[in-house]
Amino acid sequence: MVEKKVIIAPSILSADFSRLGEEIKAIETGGADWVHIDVMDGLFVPNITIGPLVVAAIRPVTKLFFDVHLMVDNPEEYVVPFIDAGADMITFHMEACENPKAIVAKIKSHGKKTGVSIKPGTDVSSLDAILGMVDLVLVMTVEPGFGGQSFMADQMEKVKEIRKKFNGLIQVDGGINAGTARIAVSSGANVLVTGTSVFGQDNYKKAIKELRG
Ligand code: S6P
Ligand code: MG
Repeated sequence: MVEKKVIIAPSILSADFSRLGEEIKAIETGGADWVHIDVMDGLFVPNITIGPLVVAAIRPVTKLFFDVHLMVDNPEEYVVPFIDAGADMITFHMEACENPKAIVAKIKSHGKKTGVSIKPGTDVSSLDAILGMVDLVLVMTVEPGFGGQSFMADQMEKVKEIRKKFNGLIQVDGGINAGTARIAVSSGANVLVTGTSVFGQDNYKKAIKELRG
């Protein structure tokens, strides 16, 4: 059965990094369900962000679920460092690996949740062999690399197609606000990642409530 509750996962990419611990506590108080952590290596995407040391530093700050989105080449090499740092789920990109089943097996062997992601140009059929093995599918609604981009509504066809054959969590990431959240949820998504629409607001609690509709 498809999980009805919509999970709100603010992306700390848009947080004030000079006060990262406080920012995470503030989204927890504000009602966030997960912390979305964007990991970029400057290779898979043209930006560099957060490594395992930062994840380990923020782990004691909150009990919230750590949703680690790996936008890196060779994701298999980074599974264990991020799990050791405190990740509860690792999501990797289909475009970044040759043997996704091996990565899923590695994540599962550590007792963690598994997610797999596709970029806007990647077809849903690329997920066929792996859909039965994962907890979450992340459909990117922007080209990965930077926060603050506009939602790509055409990606909703992919969300609908995946929902027809997958009962697990479907996450959308990029350009999610109160309006696009409604479009994504009505298409079948049940995990909403949002950076700007939470951390760009003054009142995180109000922003999170608005995302829930
Ligand atoms: C997109 C980025 C995403 C992030 C992003 C969402 O390039 O890589 O994975 O989660 O921070 O931010 P926003 O501002 O679109 O909600
Ligand atoms: Mg992300």
